[in-house]
Amino acid sequence: MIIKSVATKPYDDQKPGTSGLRKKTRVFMQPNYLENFIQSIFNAIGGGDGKTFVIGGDGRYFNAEAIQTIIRISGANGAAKVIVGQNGILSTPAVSNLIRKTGADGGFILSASHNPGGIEEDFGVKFNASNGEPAAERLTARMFDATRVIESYPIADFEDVDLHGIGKARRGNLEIETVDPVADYLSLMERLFDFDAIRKLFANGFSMRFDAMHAVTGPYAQAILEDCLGAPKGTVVNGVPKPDFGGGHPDPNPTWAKPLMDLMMSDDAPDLGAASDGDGDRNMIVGRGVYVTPSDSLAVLAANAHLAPAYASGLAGIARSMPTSAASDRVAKRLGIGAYETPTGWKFFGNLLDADKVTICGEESAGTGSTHVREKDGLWAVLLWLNVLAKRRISVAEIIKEHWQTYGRNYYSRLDFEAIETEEANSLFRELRTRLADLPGQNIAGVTVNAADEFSYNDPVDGSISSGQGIRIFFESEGRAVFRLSGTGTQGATLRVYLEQYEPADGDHTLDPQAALKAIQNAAYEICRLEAHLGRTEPDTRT
Ligand code: G16
Repeated sequence: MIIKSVATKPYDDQKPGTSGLRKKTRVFMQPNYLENFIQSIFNAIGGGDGKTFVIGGDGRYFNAEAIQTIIRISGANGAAKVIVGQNGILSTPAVSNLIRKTGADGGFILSASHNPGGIEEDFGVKFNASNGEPAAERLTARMFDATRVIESYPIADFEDVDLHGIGKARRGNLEIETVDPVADYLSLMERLFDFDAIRKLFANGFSMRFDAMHAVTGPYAQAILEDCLGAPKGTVVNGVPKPDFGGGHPDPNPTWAKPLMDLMMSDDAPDLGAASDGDGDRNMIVGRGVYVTPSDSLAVLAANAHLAPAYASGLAGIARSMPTSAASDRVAKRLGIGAYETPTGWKFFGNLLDADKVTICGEESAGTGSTHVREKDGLWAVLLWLNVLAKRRISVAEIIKEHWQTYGRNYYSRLDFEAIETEEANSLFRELRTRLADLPGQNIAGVTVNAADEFSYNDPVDGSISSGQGIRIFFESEGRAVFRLSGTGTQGATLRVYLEQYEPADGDHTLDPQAALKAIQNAAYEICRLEAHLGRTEPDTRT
């Protein structure tokens, strides 16, 4: 193998965010940009000598070229083997599973998740560690440090590897194995869930629509739902992954999955609607006439997980990210198990899962998962819902209603103010921080503040501290507002305002969420002086 050393200069913007490095595709296509970042990962993990890596992506624009580059740099760093998804395709949870199953030293995931794809849109690279989990903060810090001093990278000089078939190839000391992206993931799902019960459910006429949004889950959903579980052909729509996701945002929420929402709210609605995102780790669940918020979905799945074989002996604990509603905490309390609150970012669940402190975790950002991999997993969540529905034989709407009548309802909504000036966002937060100490006891827009703080997480497993993780305002009415800046955007800053209002088990669960949250929203806007800072009060997205 001929290895060239290429001289390069650092880029100053390669700091990984909530989930890897995400930038405009054209930024990644600049000379040496991708190469610098990949080599910096190798430098941060102590090199690649003799190691094995899994490589795959969600099929977005630049996926194929980036994979060839990563294979060449892996070879040049002395890697013994790379395991690549056929045609470069692997969902994020499938990568996590393959790393764990094959004992690989890590994996590269090429995706900007739910962000749109194309030459004018977004691209991203994420590195997962040998337990299958997204690189922890101390590792991403080492990567960033390495990007700031890089002077050269080695790259092997060989032809593109053909990734269309399944099999093995060799370039010098590097073995390249191309694998079926679905097979190992499917056999994992078969071990977790009662596939026979779900088959019977479909055989008895249960109807479903799964919108793969032209993203990576199409082949997975077709193989599992239609070919294996017997859902009728056509259950999976938009099932062919496209480099630009058909021009849409592969973001499974009521805004971007509107056609699915419209169907589910119509007279023709099937029993279950579901969607997944660009790289297959997020999910949306909709029943006939009822949208299930991700926070409620986590709580309902936790309360019913014992109906699936993998969780029949009970849960060790439940974890949620801080902005996620407290609905799952109430389930944990009733089950007598631990409830953990972590910062936003799946990487924070890893230690809790590895230490067997939690079995199920989830986030308001449409992610749910369990100990089976170290990523959130969109199809896993859909299959657990199917398993629960197959056992309970009642509708999604009935399950939700019963859940609220047992635990109460956490009305919830997230408002996103996108592409705002970074300085505007920073000044809003600076001012907000100075007000925190004075807020308790104040009545603002008709609601009284109980407590206010900036969330800091003390990891109970390794003792690490992550501070500055969002501002929380608690109200006496059992309401909460959270302010946070997104760590996944690629343009300017995105302010997220999370609103929550608890309604007890015997209260009114039938309100429109926006109406139920109006008082908290008014107080939140006033507390952060939203209009003064941003010049507007209407969010770009409300989910
Ligand atoms: C990533 C992380 C999630 C996180 C989400 C939201 O999701 O993996 O853990 O909740 O970002 O991030 P933010 O609010 O900072 O934009 P994904 O699906 O984009 O990889």
